[in-house]
Amino acid sequence: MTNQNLFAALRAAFPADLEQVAFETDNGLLYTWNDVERATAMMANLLKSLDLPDGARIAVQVEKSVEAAMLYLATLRAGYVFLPLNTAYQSAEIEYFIGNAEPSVVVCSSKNFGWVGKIAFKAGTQNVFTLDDDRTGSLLQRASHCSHQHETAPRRADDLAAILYTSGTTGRSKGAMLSHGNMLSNAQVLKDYWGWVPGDVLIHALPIFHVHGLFVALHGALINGSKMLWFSKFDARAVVQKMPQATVFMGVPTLYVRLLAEPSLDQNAVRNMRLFVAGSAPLLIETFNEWQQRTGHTILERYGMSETAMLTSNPYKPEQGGERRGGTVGFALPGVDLRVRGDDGSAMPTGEIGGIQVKGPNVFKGYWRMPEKTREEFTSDGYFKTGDVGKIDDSGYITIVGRSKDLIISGGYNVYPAEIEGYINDMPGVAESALVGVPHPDFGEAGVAVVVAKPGVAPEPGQILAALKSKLANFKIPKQCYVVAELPRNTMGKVQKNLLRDQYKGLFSPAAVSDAVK
Ligand code: MLC
Ligand code: AMP
Repeated sequence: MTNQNLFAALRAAFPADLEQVAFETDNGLLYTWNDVERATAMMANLLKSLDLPDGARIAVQVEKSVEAAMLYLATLRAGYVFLPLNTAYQSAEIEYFIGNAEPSVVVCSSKNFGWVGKIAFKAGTQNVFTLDDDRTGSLLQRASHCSHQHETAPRRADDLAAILYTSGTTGRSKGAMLSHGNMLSNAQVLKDYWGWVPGDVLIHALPIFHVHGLFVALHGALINGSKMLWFSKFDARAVVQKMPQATVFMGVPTLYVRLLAEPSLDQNAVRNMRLFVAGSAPLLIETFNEWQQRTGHTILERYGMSETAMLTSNPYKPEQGGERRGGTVGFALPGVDLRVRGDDGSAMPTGEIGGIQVKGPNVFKGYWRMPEKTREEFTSDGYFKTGDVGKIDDSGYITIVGRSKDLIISGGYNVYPAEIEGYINDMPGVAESALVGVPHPDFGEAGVAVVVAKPGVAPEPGQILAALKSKLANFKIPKQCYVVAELPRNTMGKVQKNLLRDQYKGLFSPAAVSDAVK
């Protein structure tokens, strides 16, 4: 039987001439395909030399670099399980992930070694390495002594390849378990659907600890043997400058908003571009239209999630069923079975709103060590309940109209109100709180905390925010905080977040912001 390790398929797509450039970084470094082949072999050999148990997790919280991408590929290659962690996570967050996943190896930035190492050793991890974005750290030092030849570990399609932490309606984060087969099937479908061709060059400007940057973008380029223009951090002006050398760009809506604010973005800058893909959060129709007017290109919006990788896409070409339609996420991808159901599980007629449920080779294996949660999120006939609410029109276009899960998506990052409210409610002087998402011109949605004080105390909004900053990843910090007398409730006593969202919806509108500056 052929090796179904995802790395084997990606490796098979490398160009015949391994001396071609695979990665060109924003600080001018070039890495050939041969560099990728050898460095991933050396790192895979290092992991193998550690005598790790089968299915060992390799947890990684490092700044974006080509070496960090290679570490991901090396983990696949050696047959272990990759666990990427957002660089913004602080100690309580990291403690939870490491405690829950029990990784055999933890890789962190050298500046964080003190606290991350301590958490890891305390949790029983035996191997802690450092990796920095300037090609230094103990991981590379140790790998440099290893052979640059490695035979890709045999894996079946169903074997675990990565765990991505995500959260649902309530409770702590859950690790979504993705297999080699989940990711390979999705990468192959997208390669065909988006018409990748020889010579395509991808601008990679997303973080590599979530599905969009790590899987959709990286796998997309690798499985086409395509060069990447690699940005360690998104910078609108630098991206526009590089655009004439590229053909494909992928971004969350905030990246498109920031690119549109860049005066040098014009039709000349995009003259060689073939495809602009957006996703991870709703793309405003204004952004879609403005992009079309300014560049002459129509953004292709697609929809996916950590548990499923990509689910739907607008058509790349009209033969796939029509034009790219703003405000929709297009059609279910080939092989993805998508349906809309009512609260009672009944099928919704065309055009009616309901919960989006999916099935397919891309759908994850379940939540790490949470069989109960896994069962709850699947229907009895095997469909995964996405928590997104939408409808399908009579031409098959899918529109997402909201979420049944209490989730704020800010600049493409997920913020779970229950987590933030838990921290606020534990603060002295706080009786209760609610976090709601409101429209934000840059991040799409931003969190606003509404707090009720205990009788006789007056907590300061500034202090509440400062206390949160010391504990949580920066993107989770509410952009505003208000202390109020009470929260609106319905007759059942449930907080009416829709009323709060309505009350604060204009907070970040350009008019409100300019009033505040006056
Ligand atoms: C940064 N900040 C954010 C934020 N990013 N606040 C809310 N939401 C965010 N996303 C904070 C910073 O901490 C800082 O606060 C202030 O905002 C300004 O920071 P900045 O310098 O402007 O931010 P920057 O570093 O440029 O980051 C913005 C960004 C980044 C848009 C480039 O957020 C980003 O890369 N987003 C992409 C996320 C992504 O890849 N999502 C894919 C998920 S996969 P302060 O107070 O410290 O000054 C998925 C599935 C699918 O969803 O379908 O793809
Ligand atoms: P994550 O858990 O980070 O994988 O986020 C997945 C969620 O992002 C989905 O469940 C959707 O709510 C949202 N999402 C992804 N793509 C889109 C899109 N194109 N439009 C609207 N929401 C999206």
